[in-house]
Amino acid sequence: MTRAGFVAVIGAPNAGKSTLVNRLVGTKVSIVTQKVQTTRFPVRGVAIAGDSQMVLVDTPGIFKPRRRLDRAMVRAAWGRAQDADAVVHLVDAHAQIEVADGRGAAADRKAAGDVETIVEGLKSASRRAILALNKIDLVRRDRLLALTRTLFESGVYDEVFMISAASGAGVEDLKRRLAEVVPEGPWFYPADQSADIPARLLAAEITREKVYLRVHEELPYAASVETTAFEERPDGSVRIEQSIYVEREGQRGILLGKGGQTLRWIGEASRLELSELLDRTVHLFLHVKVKATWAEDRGFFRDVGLDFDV
Ligand SMILES: Nc1nc2c(ncn2[C@@H]2O[C@H](COP(=O)(O)OP(=O)(O)OP(=O)(O)O)[C@@H](O)[C@H]2O)c(=O)[nH]1
Ligand SMILES: [Mg+2]
Repeated sequence: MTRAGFVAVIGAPNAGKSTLVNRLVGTKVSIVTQKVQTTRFPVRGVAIAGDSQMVLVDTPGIFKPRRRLDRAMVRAAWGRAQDADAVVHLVDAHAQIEVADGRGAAADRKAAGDVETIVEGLKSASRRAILALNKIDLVRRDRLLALTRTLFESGVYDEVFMISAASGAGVEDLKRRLAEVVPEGPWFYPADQSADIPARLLAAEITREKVYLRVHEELPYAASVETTAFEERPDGSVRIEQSIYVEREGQRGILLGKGGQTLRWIGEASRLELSELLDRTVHLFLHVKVKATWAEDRGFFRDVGLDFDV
């Protein structure tokens, strides 16, 4: 008898959810950056262990939303948690311990606040979760027990795993457990499929990752990327055109860089990764456009599967 089910990975922004999903799947399905709020919409990756197929749902970080896009992101994350067969709450153990020791930076304190919000959310939804303490490569082992005890007091967790999504430590144990908790039933995807994201959208995400990696200080999440053309050519290569939207004229300059060198770097990095992912030659053309209202555009929400009206 086979098993198959949906496992939602939720957590505060930057906890390492996308890193974990990629690690569990064994290939990159979701983009990762050092910036909070990188993931904007749920992304599915498929992992297999023995007779079990797990559809891992990477979700946007849960935090106190302000803008429309923030609200839609948080709503989507909770929605996927509600629908899933199992929920993994991923917590940045390093940030929690820094805060407990009174050393936490502003970002750590924010993360700890978001963890509290998530615990409350799980409680009020009567949703039980598997706790996964992440980034254990950055903390002393003997600190994890106390952290686990504190979090378990909430009563929402059944078990805990201590992992490093980045190094892979502990991830196989978690995977084996998830394979047991998904229900019996037929697989949802063919055995060789690991992602479920349209190629145009994946291509846009890869470019957005490079934008964040290169100009994350200067462009605090004001950019979005849209694939406007994706054409397979007779010679087997693919021609991709993308628009990068920014909100202000000054941001266009930042993205272009001196003599256009920043945009060239972004384009080259994205093209290389896309060539590898799609396993063929990629011709990539990037255009930077100023569109103050891209984050208020219904079409953008529809394209990535987010609710506009929340
Ligand atoms: N040291 C360390 N860093 C990690 C680990 N897992 C993830 N990171 C880093 O944490 C940062 C955030 O990782 P992401 O996977 O993008 O986090 P996320 O939870 O998906 O973030 P959002 O999509 O913004 O909510 C990146 O710089 C990762 O490389 C880990 O186990 N150890
Ligand atoms: Mg993410």
